[in-house]
Amino acid sequence: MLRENQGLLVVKKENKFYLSNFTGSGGYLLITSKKKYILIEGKYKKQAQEQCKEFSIVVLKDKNFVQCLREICENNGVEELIFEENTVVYSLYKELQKLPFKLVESKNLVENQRAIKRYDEIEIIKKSCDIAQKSIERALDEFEINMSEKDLADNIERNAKKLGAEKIDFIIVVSGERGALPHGRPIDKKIELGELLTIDFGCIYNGYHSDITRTYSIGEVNFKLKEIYDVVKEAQQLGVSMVKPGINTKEIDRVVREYIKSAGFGEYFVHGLGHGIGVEGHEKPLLNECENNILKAGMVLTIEPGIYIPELGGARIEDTVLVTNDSYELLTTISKEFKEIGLC
Ligand SMILES: [Mn+2]
Repeated sequence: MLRENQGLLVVKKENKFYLSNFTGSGGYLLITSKKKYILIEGKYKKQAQEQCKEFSIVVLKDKNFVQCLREICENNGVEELIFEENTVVYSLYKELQKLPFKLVESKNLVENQRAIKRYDEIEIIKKSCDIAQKSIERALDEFEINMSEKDLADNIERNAKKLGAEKIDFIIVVSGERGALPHGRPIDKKIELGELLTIDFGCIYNGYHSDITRTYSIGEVNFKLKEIYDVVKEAQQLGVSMVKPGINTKEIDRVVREYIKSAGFGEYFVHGLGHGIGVEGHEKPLLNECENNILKAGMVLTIEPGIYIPELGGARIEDTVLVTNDSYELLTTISKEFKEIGLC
C-alpha cells in the first residue's frame, strides 16, 4: 500500500482501531513500509502493549508529538507524509507543515480499505447484528399495547447489554404520527392500537456496528398504513435482491426509488437507500442518488427504504447485507412479513 519513502499518519479513532486494534481515544499511528508505530501517552502504554501486537510503542514523554514523529520518519527514510485531511485539525496541520517532509492529503485511504471486510470482521458484524435483532425480538415478546416508546426502547437496550453488546449505538422508536420522523427518538408517548411502530436499532460488539429496522402493526391498522408497509417491504426486497458484486449502488437506489415513486409515494422517501457499516455506523459505500460505488464481495451495507407521511405516519425496513462472491447474504434475518403485535 505504501511506497518506501512514504509514511501514513493515522489520527481518526476508527482508523486507528481498524489498523491496530487500539481502542483508546488518544494517540497516533505512524505506518511506514518497513515498520508500524503507535505513539501514545504513558497512560495508554499497557493497553497498547496488549492490543497492538504488531506495533512498536512510542511513549510520548517530554518530547512533543511532532518532534517524535519527525525522528521516526527520518529513521525510516520517510519523505512523504500522508495525513487524513478530514480528521487532522488545523493546529496539527500547521505543526506538520513545519516538518521537512512533503505532506500528502488523503481523503479515504483507510476508509476505502475498510469498505471490504475480512473474514474475521464479517463474523463479528454477524454477531453484532444477531445481538441487535434478538434484542428487538425479546422486547417484542414483552410488549403490551400502551407501553411507551421510551420503555420499549429501554427494554431493547437492556436486552442488548445482556446479550453481550459493549455499547448501544443508537435507538429509534417511533409510533403513530411520529413514524413520519425518520430519526425520531423514543419519548413518553404511548404506543396505541391502530398505529405503525418503527424500531431502528444498532449496537456495537467488539468494535463493530449493527443496524436493523423493522416496522410493526399495533393490532390492525387502516388501509393506507398497510399500503405504506407493503410498498416499503416490496421496495426493500427489491433493493436487497439487486445486491451483488459489480453493480453500481446508484442503480440500486434508482430502481428502489422508482418503485416507491410508481406506487405514488416518491415524495415521501426522503433519504438515501443505505450505507456501509463496520467500525463506524455509517461508512463507505453510501447508497444514494448521487454517489457511484461499485459493489465488491466483502462489503457490508444496509438497504433501508422508508415512507414518511407527515401527520399520518411512516414505515421503514432495513437489513444489513453482506456482498458475497456472486450475490448477497442477509446478516439481519428476522421476519419482514406484516405482523400485528400487542394482541394476545
Ligand atoms: Mn441504517
